[in-house]
Amino acid sequence: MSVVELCREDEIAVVLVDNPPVNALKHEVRVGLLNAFSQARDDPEIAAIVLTCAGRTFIAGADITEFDKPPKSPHLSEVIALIETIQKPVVAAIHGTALGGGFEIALGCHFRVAAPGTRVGLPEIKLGLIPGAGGTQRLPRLIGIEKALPMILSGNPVGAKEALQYGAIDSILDGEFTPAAVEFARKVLREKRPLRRVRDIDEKLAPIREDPAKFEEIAAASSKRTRGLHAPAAAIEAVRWSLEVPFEEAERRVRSAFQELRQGEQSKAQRYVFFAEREAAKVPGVTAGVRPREIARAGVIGAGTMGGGIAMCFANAGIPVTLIETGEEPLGRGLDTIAKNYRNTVKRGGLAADEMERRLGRIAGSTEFERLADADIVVEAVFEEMELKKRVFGDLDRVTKPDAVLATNTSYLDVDAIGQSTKRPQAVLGMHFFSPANVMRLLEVVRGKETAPDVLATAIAVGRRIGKVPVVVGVCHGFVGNRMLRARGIEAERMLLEGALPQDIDGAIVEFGFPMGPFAMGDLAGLDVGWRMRKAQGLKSEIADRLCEAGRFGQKTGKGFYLYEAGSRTPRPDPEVEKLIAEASARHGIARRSIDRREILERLLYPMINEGARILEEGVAARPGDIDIIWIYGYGWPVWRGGPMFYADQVGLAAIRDRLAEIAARAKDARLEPAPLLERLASERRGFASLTEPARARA
Ligand code: T1G
Ligand code: NAD
Repeated sequence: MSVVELCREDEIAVVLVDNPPVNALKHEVRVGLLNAFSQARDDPEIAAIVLTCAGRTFIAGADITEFDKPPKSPHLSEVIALIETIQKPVVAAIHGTALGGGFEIALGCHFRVAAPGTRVGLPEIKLGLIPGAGGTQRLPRLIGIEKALPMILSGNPVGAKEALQYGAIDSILDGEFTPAAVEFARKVLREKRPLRRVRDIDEKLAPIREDPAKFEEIAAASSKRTRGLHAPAAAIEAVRWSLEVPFEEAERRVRSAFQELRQGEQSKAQRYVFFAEREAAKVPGVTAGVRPREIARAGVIGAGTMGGGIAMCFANAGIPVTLIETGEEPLGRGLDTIAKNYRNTVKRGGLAADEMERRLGRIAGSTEFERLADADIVVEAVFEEMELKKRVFGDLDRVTKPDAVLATNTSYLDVDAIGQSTKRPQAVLGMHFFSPANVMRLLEVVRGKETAPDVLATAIAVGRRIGKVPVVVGVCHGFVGNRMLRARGIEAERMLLEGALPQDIDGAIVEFGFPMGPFAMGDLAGLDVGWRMRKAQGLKSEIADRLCEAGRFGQKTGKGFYLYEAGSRTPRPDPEVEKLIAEASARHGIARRSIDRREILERLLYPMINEGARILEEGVAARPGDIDIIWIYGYGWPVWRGGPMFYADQVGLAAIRDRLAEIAARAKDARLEPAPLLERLASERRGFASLTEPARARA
């Protein structure tokens, strides 16, 4: 069957795209569109044309898998140019999502109608690209730069109602959609509505053209958190051309800017992340055929740093949740923190006050476990102490219903041992959130030896429902993220003793693209959390332990590795810390030396990658891509570097193996010896990607 069909509703032609799963604009679709629209244009019996799609969504953009290959004509802009020359009304009938090239085609049509619940947007920036087929020129003309530039720079879609308000669509149609769209086309004919090409609209650009400072203001306001990324600046430039040069000239410039980005390292990494995120959602033997359990009510144990944020996740997703604490005082403190967080979001305009009330209304507090009798899922977030967690799970086993899912938010502890403290270890698993839990998108779903497939499928489904990116991992100390973080932390502390200072190490990793370095991050999370954990497990971290013994827990005490002025989160180097570190070096008889940024980076990243290789060997992570998604969504790894395993392939595994061998010899630390998998792939001149190549090629 052809991916583009031309059918007739009397005088109305319906161009139907049918390329599951998301009607991506692969070459064959572009050829089909060109033929169908030419035919409809040249058929005198056809008075108007409706463009629509089969399946769950309108066109979700260009086919991203084609970006690794040389572009083939007809290009999307040729298809759109043809549509714009047609002297008959062309109506884009949008349902599901119109994204990227899909929205650009719609902007090339004379009219846009949408089904309720539709979303439209230009997400190219999330792939390290800019809209390449007119989105940067037509959208500002249609809705103005104030609305268009933030949409292009965030890449986030807007809903049908908002799109209608902006003027991006002409109408929202109820009822059976395609017939309603055909009827809309007939109405256009009956009312002899003028055929307006979006490219010819100028009235929304004129005011900004006269006030270039206004443009800069909008651009500045909409390009936060773009440090290190190339595409945002290119997008701002492209939209600026809509003010400065004729349409054709702007299109020509956009095409070359687009090709440059498409061939760039950043977009390659971000396209890899797009597919890795989707692969991570597929768990062998689970997600394909196993039905998740129904989740109507949730419970959270412990209303501390994590418990409060986790309860907000459920409430935000519309799921009523009961929060359990040991006493009224800690419960009150937890509920106050939740209310304060919501009020701050309302103040920032990120949430409507009435919606805040609805969410607060879904959170109930109690000190009685029995209140969890009707919970379908419970997440435990009490202190990181094994005996306490076993006691809590024993209580949960007693009070919750037989088909409840019991999850622990432990950072390091053995999920199987926690499961064994119940009579139903098959219902137990880890759901490891990241702080702040209501913000960080990553969710490590820790699969225990006895965790049942539908319990796992339920945790993954709940993870998506509360807006998280769930990645399934196996049981080991620190699972995937924290285990690799520890490998980085050990080497970071070693470099402190050898001559570096916290600001040197943090500076190197921030320059690489992380939002903050290990020492500033430690101060933010609280150095006492790690200290308590290390003491409980008999582990040592010389410098951090001494800081904690001196009561320096980080931001919460105004000093940790850095100093913090009252009310400020800006880390300032502290001579006292430098003195403490120099004394530690002396105690170890280490002559301090200057360590350059390259060495710092290699010694922070390569041990992590090495630990990642061990994690793959042990099957704790199913794919290198899973590790990359964990680091991007949980630990601030810059998305435009694709994640530690992808980055390793760019550097070359042989180089990393050889450098690790040097670092290991110098540190006399066998843990730094290249992992067998790294050794093997390097000697076979392969990368980590070769471990999953077939899956992606299929896409
Ligand atoms: N190209 C190729 N494959 C795609 C694809 C695309 N654009 N979009 C989705 N897929 C695959 C995906 O890998 C998965 O495959 C399956 O479809 C279902 O996707 C010229 C340059 C539309 C909101 O960035 O945001 O246009 O894993 O699991 O959760 O200016 O897919 O089953 O094998 O995500 O329901 C711009 C990308 C392209 C939109 C649906 N467009 N897609 O979400 O399903 S650049 C995008 C999405 C562009 C122009 C430029 C989402 C979705 P598999 P899924 P979903
Ligand atoms: P926290 O100290 O802030 O909060 C723990 C809460 O549990 C306290 O309010 C305490 O009163 C309550 N509690 C203790 N025993 C209880 C019981 N029997 N019943 C009900 N409530 C009880 O700790 P946190 O930072 O929120 O950590 C909680 C868990 O989450 C730990 O396992 C930790 O390892 C894990 N975790 C923490 C972070 C983080 O960054 N803080 C990140 C991921 C996971």
